[in-house]
Amino acid sequence: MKLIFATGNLHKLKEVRSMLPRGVQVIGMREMGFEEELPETQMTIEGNSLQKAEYLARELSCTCFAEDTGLEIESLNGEPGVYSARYAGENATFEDNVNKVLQEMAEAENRKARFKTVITYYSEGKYVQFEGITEGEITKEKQGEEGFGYDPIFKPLGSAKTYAQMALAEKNIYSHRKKSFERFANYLTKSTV
Ligand code: ITT
Repeated sequence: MKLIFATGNLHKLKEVRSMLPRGVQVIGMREMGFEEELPETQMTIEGNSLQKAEYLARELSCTCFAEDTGLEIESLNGEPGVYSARYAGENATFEDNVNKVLQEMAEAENRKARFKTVITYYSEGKYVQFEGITEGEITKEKQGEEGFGYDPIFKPLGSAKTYAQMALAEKNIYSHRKKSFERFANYLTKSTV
């Protein structure tokens, strides 16, 4: 089975390829020759996830899936949330965003945060969504070089390490993305038997 992934983020593609069950092949939209940025103008993670999947499905007349992920920090009233990719501005790098979080939280005692991923599988005008959440905390400093995005400052509950101090297989033990993909994979398995 071949699935098209509506994402321009190559880190996500790599992670997802390490998760899906045997027999499922994932093709990134860039490999399909789709070079545009996907629209993400909704106010929620669910809304953006659907918007991206629906947009690509219509543009390429295909079945595909997308995911939207946000880091929700309790003491910042759920920010950066749906704005995670552009927290420090429209063209912000991962490092800019991480620095902004550390700065905003310089005095914060409450460091509780969670990652939330919502996958949307869009096929023939219908869609279904799968959520994955991982609770954790924001560290005081960056730690580790692996992964991407906010990985150097997010320590999942039950771990002494940040995501960025983990190899991919270890991140997958805790990962918000992995949890949502397990649900998605389960659905695919059931709907193809
Ligand atoms: P696509 O929309 O093309 O998939 P994107 O990078 O814009 O790629 P999102 O809109 O979902 O993706 O933005 C989420 C941002 O949150 C992302 O740019 C990272 O900064 C961060 N992020 C997402 N997943 C993460 C993870 O597993 N670890 C750390 N940071 C993550």
